[in-house]
Order: sequence, then structure tokens, then C-alpha cells
Amino acid sequence: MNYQESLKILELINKTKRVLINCHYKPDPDGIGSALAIYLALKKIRDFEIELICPSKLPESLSYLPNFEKIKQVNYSEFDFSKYDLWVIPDAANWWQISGILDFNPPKIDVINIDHHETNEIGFENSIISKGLSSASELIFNVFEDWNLEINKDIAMCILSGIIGDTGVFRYTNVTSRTLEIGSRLMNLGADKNMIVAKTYGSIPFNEMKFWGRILDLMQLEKDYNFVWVAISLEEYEKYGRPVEAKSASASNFASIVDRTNFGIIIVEEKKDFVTCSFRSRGSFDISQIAQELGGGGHKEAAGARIVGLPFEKAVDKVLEVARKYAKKTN
Ligand SMILES: [Mn+2]
Repeated sequence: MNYQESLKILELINKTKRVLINCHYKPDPDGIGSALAIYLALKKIRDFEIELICPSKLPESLSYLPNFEKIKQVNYSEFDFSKYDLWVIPDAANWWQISGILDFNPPKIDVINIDHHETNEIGFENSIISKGLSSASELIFNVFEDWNLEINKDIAMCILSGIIGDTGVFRYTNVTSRTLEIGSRLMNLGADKNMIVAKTYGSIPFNEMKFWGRILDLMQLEKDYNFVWVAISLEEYEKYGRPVEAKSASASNFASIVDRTNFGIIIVEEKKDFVTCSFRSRGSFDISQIAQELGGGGHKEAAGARIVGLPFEKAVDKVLEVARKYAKKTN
């Protein structure tokens, strides 16, 4: 048994009729892959009434995943949760990440949280949290193994997409020999690794490519503190067509690879007095502590935060101040 809680959760699922499955705010391959894998697994177990919901726009780049079209973008403050007995929430560590709403008022239905974030803070009664695991999708694979569930090609495809997305194609330090073993098993079950990589990493829209160029152009090196950072103003961001996906992709591609640095930060002014920051560490530096001090969260290697209510320059100063404080500690 991979997790003690697996069977208890299966029992709870078996007692329900109407199930909601969550795709977290601003979903990535792991968020969508894990949600769709759960959807397909439950369909195999029994003919539940299932609804897949997401609070934000879905990335077209993931539309190759089976049943992607079943995910509905809904407004969580108006959605009628009371029709459902159970809400399964993979790959989310707090209510903000679940709903995209700052003061979200959770509905009174049973929740199952399946997550791998270092900063998970919800503490639901029914949850499986494995902090530091590569992805929620790897966790889901382990749960399905505990359930003796037969993984078909579609499920394998969803899980492998999630793992590839959260590991940068098996590159980050969160990849263990077990992650590779699962990857191998998923490929044997029919998951098309080449297609997933081509769709996720080899189909970059041209405007996003140009945005990457701008990020590199504006990148600054903090020599004394061993990190790099970039701040993109709202004007610049709009000029490149608000490339939402390019933001975290450029962080993963460039913020963590500069020689003699411990980490990198990409700051983007998304709205007036609203900036988001993507942090990526290089090596063993725990970047989640910086994100957390700024009110955000994430993993040791990749984390995020948003600064609300400060003008652009002030927000950037605040981020750099906290970054230097932690950078200093490690020098
Ligand atoms: Mn994840």
C-alpha cells in the first residue's frame, strides 16, 4: 500500500452519487492531468454523475487530453455546490489556488484533497498529501495502484502529461527513480510521451517566444546575492498580448539556469497595483520560503506569490528586499 488513506478515500467515493472534480485556478498540465485521470478512474469504478469545474480559462495547449472538453469554466461565487456530495480537489494547497477567490467561502460538502505542494495548509480530514512528490499526477498513480485500478491508455496519457509538466520532462530534482519507473509503466500502457512533450514544450506561440526574448533582454543579475530577476511592466505585458502561459514557462526555462546563481524571479505587473512573481531555484535553494513570506507558496524548486495594492516599482522593491534577505542567509 502506497498510502494508508487510499482505501478510506475509496470508501467515501463509493458512498457518493454526485461528484465534483476541481481543476485549480490557472490550471497547468498537472492540475488538468490529475483531474482528468480521477474523472476517468471514477467512470471505470461506477457510473457517477461527475462534473469537472475550473475557475479560470483553460489552456488550449492541453486540449489533446481525453475529456478536456468536459471541463467547465464556472464562476465559483455563483456555482451551486449543494447539488454535489463530494468535491475531489487535486493539485491545490489552499482555497485561493482552488478557487482563484481571495475570501472564498467553502461549501459544506465533503472534500478530498490530493496534493504534493510543500506549502499545503488546508488540512482536510480526507486528504492524501505527499509533500515534495514530483506531481499530483504521480500521487494519483500511487492511489490507483492502491485501488488495484486498471490504468488504460487514456488515464496513462493524463497522468504522464501531469508528471512531464511538473518535472520539466523529468528534469527537476523532484524526479526520483520511482517517478521514472512510473513514467516507463505509463509509456508501456500506451501514453505517448513524444506527443505530450511536443504539445507542452514544442508548440510555443510566436508572441510568447518574443516575450521570452524580452525577459532575457531585461534580466538583471544580483551579483552579491547570487540571483537573477526580471520585472515586466503592465505596458510591456500588454504589448506581448498578455502571454499567461509564457510567464511561468519563461520562469522555468530561464530563472533557474544562470551560472553562479541560486535562484531567479520573474515579476509581472498583470493589472494596476497587482503583480505576480514566479520563483525558480537552481539546485538546493528552497525558494518556497521567499514566496511564503510574500504571502504565496509552492514547492522548494518552484513557487509563486502575488503582491496586491502596491504600485509596480514598490512591489518590485518589496520582492527584491525579501529575496535579498533570504539570499543573504544562504551565502
Ligand atoms: Mn502540481
